[in-house]
Amino acid sequence: MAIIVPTNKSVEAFEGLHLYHGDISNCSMRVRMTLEEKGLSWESHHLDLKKKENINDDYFGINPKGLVPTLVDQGVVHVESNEIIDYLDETYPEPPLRSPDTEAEMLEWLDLAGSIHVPAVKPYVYSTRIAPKVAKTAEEERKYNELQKNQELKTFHQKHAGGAMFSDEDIAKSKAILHDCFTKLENALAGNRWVLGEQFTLADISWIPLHHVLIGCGYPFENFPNIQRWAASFHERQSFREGVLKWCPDFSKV
Ligand SMILES: N[C@@H](CCC(=O)N[C@@H](CS)C(=O)NCC(=O)O)C(=O)O
Repeated sequence: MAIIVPTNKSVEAFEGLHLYHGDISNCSMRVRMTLEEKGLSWESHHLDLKKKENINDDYFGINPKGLVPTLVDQGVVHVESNEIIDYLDETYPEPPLRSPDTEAEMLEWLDLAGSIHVPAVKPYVYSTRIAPKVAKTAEEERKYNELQKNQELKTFHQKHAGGAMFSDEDIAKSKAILHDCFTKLENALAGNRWVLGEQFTLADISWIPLHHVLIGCGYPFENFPNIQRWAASFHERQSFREGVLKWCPDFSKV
């Protein structure tokens, strides 16, 4: 469980569920979908990543990497989207988004989604679509480098700072990882409605936002027929409409 003791103490007085999130953030989509599946009410603290509303002392005092999402439940701060959705399903078990029979496999899908975020998802999304939309001014750059203590994120953001772009090697690595992962997902979905069979679980929720965002970046999902069938199914879910489409109807228009 990824719990943070915030230096911005204001959140410790919060009652109920509060979510700091971004409309276009795939990690935020996971948490919004889970909250919708559970029918939980939550207070929205929306941060516009394009306006750099995550880069300030107040927010780094809640989430030390300045990332969204952050969930605050009864004043306790939780970070890391895949850990947050696991926490929500454990803490608010109805309706269940896991089964004891497939729990270990489900957690592997969550870990895999988390592990490819910086090496594969972010470079693909930034290089194909959003780097120019989230470009920082010199002052924002200075503030970010002052606040950000995580070297992996600093290095990542330097790669597209000031009009720079990721290397061919970075892009090739990202594409290779995505191809391996979506081939694995395609195989898991063969003969199955959902990733782990007939039950909709956190494994689906963890990967649905990746599909939504990457398709908006032109990722070639036409080569994955089972993933296309799965996408048609999740488009029917209210949690997808409320947790994803309501906030980000079309990532290609971001
Ligand atoms: N491992 C984190 C990653 C969170 C993350 O990278 N969030 C993105 C949006 S999906 C973000 O806040 N980007 C702003 C930035 O990198 O400064 C999680 O799963 O919550």
